[in-house]
Amino acid sequence: MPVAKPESSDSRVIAHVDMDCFYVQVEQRKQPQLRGLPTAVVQYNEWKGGALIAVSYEARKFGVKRSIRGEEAKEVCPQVQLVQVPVARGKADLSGYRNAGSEVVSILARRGRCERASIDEVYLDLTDAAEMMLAGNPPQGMETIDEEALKSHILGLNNEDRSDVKENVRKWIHRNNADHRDKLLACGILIVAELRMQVLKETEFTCSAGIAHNKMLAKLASGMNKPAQQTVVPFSSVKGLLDTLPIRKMKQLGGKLGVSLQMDMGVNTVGDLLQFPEEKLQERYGINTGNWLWNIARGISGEEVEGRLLPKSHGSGKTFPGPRALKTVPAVQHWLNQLCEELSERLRSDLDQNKRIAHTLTLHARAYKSSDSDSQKKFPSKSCPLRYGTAKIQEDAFNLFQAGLREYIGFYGGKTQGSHCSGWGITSLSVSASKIVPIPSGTCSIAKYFQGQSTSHFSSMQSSDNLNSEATLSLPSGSECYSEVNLSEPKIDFPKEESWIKDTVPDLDLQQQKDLSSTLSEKTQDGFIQKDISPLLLSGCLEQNWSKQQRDLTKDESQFKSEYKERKGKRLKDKGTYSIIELFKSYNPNTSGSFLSHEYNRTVGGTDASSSSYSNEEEGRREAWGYNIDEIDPSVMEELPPEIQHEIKAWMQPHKRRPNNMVKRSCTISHYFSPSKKS
Ligand code: DCP
Repeated sequence: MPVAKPESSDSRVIAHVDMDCFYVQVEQRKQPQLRGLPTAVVQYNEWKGGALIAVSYEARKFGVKRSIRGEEAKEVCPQVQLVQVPVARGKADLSGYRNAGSEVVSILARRGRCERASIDEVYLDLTDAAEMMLAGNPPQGMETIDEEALKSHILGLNNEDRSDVKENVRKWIHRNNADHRDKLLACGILIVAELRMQVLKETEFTCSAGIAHNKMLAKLASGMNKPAQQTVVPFSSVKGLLDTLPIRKMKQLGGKLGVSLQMDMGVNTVGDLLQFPEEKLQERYGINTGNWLWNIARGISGEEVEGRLLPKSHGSGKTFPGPRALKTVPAVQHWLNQLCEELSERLRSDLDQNKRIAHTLTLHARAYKSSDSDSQKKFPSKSCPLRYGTAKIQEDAFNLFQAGLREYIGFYGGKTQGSHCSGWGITSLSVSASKIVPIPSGTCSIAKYFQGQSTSHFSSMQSSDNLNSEATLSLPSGSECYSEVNLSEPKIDFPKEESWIKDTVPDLDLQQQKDLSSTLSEKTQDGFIQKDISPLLLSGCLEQNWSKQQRDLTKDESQFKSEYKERKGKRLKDKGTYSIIELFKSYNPNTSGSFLSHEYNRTVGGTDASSSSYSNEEEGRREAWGYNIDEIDPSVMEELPPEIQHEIKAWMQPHKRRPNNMVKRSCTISHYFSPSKKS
């Protein structure tokens, strides 16, 4: 049997920090009178008292657990305090929990590389801090060890004499003859204990932690002793830990792979995997998975702690189970609008606070067809480049939905079955924004950023409604990928009646909320698994449609596409040499923008002024568009290079305004920058 060979990664000090009954703690901080009482947070849907999503440790002692409903919780523990999750837009509002998680992250990040792994979990690489402590003030020489550190659970430490557990821990930390790895872990114990105390002091939240030589082991350990405790896995205890560990407890083995290992290979514990040579595992599960399984059996994991304090993606989703399934396009659009509004708000605050911008908008849905043999078919996820602004996100998400729906219900080329329920239902909807990158810092960052994007352009024309509530920049519709999907999609008509709004009973699936919140990584606890949403994977869905969509292009659309390419080429040629004025002059807003917006406006008469216009009718409509100059967000102004700020300030001179602060009808920005106008 191969023996685990120590690797360089074996001397890293990694911690996994997990908040205790997190939502409960957040609610208890808001209502301190609940502290110490059996408490649970419930979904806002009040059916049978609402489903429990977080349960305090006091309540757990009475048998209250997540997934039962409030009424049942009251039966097993009559004194349990049920707190409803905050609600906004007919769905759970997790922003309070997200922000509370950020408070914790900012404290933990003080001592090492920090990766925010979910709304309430963090990985820390404390190797450097531990090495420094070892070199400067090693624990072996410390006279007193902090009480919190002495309460640590060290796996493999002989604690038969329960009366003196702390003394055993103290001796372990003080050992002079320990190997380098254990000495580093001893430093880790002190650092993590100190950080946890700091978190408690500054946020009033308790957390638990696992300390080991890699992420996998640290995560396993953090859940072993909760709440408010820490567990350490010395190298010498790895085998003992894994030998008896049920495979389903392992990250990534909670699902099909775990089932297959149990059913097909007779593997029940991680230790059972040791009997298989790597080749055998690779033969059965493929090279990578086989290699991974071989490694985890030996406690080997080279996964790095990513330095990431901010989420990798933002998302907003909602489920519509059973009779609540959405069965009409307007019903879907209503909820999409709510989800997009929330997403847009989060994108905007990410932009404001972190100067980050997302590139990809993705729509996911789960659906069923009532009369279809092919009932296994999944609703395809769709992605497109993300344009900022609530109205744009809503518009794009809706178009993505339409594209997905047509693919799902299996027809192309404009044969719709009308707008009414045609045998499909949507049981879950979500929108997410991914590929989030920082805007380059320094002067004229926004302008530079957009000029640097080969497919980007300013789309400055927003409806006045949008201007005050949204970032005044817009990511482009520039990629062909984006355009193609929407070009070939036939429209689905809207029904006239509005009864659909009544049909939808608000409900909530907080698991999905949680999936979408914060960074999305895999998490298995109580059967709850979070999966990474890979932007590449998602946008791949769209690209797969590319060739099919291309075949469906009508003649007009092809023409549209080539015009678009021409414009894009011109923009690229002009890149970098133009101020905003020049950029806009060379970029006729009436002939630019997205195919999607163009299509959409043509169909529903959208008011979003950033959309494209290829017809006189559209141009006529644009004349009616007004622009409230006061509604330009000054913070965006500050991001612009001084010469451009100067130009924009010049437009804002009082003599250019009408008394009501509206730019004169004939001087809307689109007109102002029209190619025919002299600057
Ligand atoms: N959560 C949720 N729906 C789920 C699981 C969790 O909304 N199905 C939310 C509520 C939890 C938070 O996420 O408070 C963190 O989830 P954890 O799995 O880490 O569980 P807790 O922090 O509640 O408890 P524990 O102390 O066991 O980690």
